[in-house]
Amino acid sequence: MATNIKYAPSKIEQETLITLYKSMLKPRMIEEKMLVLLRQGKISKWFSGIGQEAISVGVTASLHKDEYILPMHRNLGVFTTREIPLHRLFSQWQGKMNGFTKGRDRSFHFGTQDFNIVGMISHLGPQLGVADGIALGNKLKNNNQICAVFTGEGGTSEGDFHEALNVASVWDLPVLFCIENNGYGLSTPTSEQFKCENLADRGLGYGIESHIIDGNNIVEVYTKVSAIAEDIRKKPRPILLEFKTFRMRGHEEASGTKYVPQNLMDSWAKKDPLVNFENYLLSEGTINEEFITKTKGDIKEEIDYHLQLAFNEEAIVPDLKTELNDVYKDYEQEVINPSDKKNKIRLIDAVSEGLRQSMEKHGDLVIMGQDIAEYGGVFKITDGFVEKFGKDRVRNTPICESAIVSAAYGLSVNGIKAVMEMQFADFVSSGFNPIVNLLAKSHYRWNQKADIVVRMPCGAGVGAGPFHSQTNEAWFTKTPGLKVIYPAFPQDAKGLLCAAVNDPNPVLFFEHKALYRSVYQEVSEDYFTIEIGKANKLQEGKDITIITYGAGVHWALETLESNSEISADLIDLRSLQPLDTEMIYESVKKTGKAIILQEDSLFGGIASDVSALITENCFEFLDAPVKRVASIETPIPFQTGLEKQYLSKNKFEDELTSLLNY
Ligand SMILES: Cc1ncc(C[n+]2csc(CCOP(=O)(O)OP(=O)(O)O)c2C)c(N)n1
Repeated sequence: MATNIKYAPSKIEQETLITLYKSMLKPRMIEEKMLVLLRQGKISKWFSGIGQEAISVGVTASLHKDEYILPMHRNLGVFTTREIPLHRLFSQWQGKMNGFTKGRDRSFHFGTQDFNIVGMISHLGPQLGVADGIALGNKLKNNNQICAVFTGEGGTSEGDFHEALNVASVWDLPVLFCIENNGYGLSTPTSEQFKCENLADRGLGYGIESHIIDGNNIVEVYTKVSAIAEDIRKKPRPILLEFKTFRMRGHEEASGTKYVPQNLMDSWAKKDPLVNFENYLLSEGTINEEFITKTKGDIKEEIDYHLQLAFNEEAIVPDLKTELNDVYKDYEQEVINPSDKKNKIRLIDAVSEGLRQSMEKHGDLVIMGQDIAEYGGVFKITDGFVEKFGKDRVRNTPICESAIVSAAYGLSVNGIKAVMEMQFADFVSSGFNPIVNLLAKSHYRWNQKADIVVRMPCGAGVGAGPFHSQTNEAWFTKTPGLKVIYPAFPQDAKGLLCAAVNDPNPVLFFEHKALYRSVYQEVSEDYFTIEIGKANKLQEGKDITIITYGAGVHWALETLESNSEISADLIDLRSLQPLDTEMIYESVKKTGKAIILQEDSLFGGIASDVSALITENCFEFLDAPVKRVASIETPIPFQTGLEKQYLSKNKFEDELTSLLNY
């Protein structure tokens, strides 16, 4: 019974050693069974964690059951150690209803609040930022809980890894960042992935304590991680753990391991975490052959029984309504009517007031963004907020858009609302992935709400050039799962922002910078909300319907003011997703002509879709082709003359007149 792993004399109780052994044996035996089923075509894709079980099991056993774990695609041992009934796992892999995603996502892409597990999205890196948000939630709740998040060594090359470690470090978040360095990222060896000797060495650069742990030695994993976990529960801070291990099978089963030198395979095979631990326990007299046979028999029986349950489960019958209903969290908005007590304020003041009153209403709401605390944000919207609500709830962030969006999601997973301010809407591209893949798909994938508002100061007309002027709402309206709001007036900005914060779904809230200080309105002083998804008809007419939003509303109003003979319905959409198609159709059916004005350049913008909807739904009522008016197809130039030429404002009047004369 030779062991090729040196097990230090441990202070772990015998009972725990036996539990750890059983906890490693179970995922190994499940995997062996899954590999057979995979060959028989009875389950889909499989990512093997064989040879890496000591890490999943050791880390999970070191955490309390109510502490969140965020596993990756090779961490079956996390799910089994949290004692999820096996038939639910099997149903998940067969795309059945008793799984965790109603057949909507595959393999290990699932989470479950019942077991405090948050599953991955395919993009690997965002998982790390989600852990930051969960840990922040724990810290704010003062519950002394920690969380653990996994990544492969390949995933550490992503920007998300760096951002998440940086944020955790700056905010002293109690996260265990667990790198499983298993030699290969798909076919890429570590030598082509990073240049430092140990990934743990990176801890220094982030000001984070780090440790190297033999990932095949369950005693070492459990002993060290338990001690570290206990320590950071008392003194919250992140720790970087590099587990040295090896991937013993292909990236996924179909891809094989041809590119892995045989001698590497052979040497790591000798360090199998399960076989060695079994031999060690035998040699110590902790277990005997009889115990092993009995334990394996019991696990086999459990697997077979639960597999049968999953096989017996009916296949999902597709139901369109169910699919569509699950994209957003069901939510009945309660509209709180505005009072008559009003003050004449600017749009920027209205946003600030709405945000402040939302902070007062929701005692746990956290706002995050660059320079939003003492400095008050670059537009001064959060001026004075720190003094009123404190640094815990008004958080300056490092320049880490992606990690902060992911962290906002982590807060939501932990039951806390978040508003994130993009310094400029243009910079959302650096946080785009978690918005469209993590937030937008969350409820559909595993019924987890993403209770987040992302504020987006946007728009041109302020001479700010290609990177501070975009109105990029169309990047998001095409992604199911997001709501998109774009007010043009102070009263709407306040009421809709308050409504967006109340809504448990992810909302992109566009605020036009050129309107911030130029548009004044009498705004109700008290807290109120406006229904999301309802357009506003600003002017009633008979000859044409003008549909627009944002700055376009003011351009259209100006045009109508200087052309008082035009009788037009003017619709301010206010909400782009959901869209008030009812008001649009009703108006177009009455006037027979429609012109849609947007600030964004033409192709793929809101105007295109509104135009298509009108054509499809009001064709018989139209007296002319539907007209889209949009800015030109270039980036947004800085120089005043060029910017003026760029913007759709300058051609609207001509286009309107020509359509009226059609
Ligand atoms: C952003 C992104 N790029 C590429 C991929 C494709 N991909 C999936 S897993 C993987 C390798 C990951 O390697 P590593 O993080 O070391 O984890 P391991 O599979 O070795 O456990 C790659 C390239 C992806 N899922 N997401």
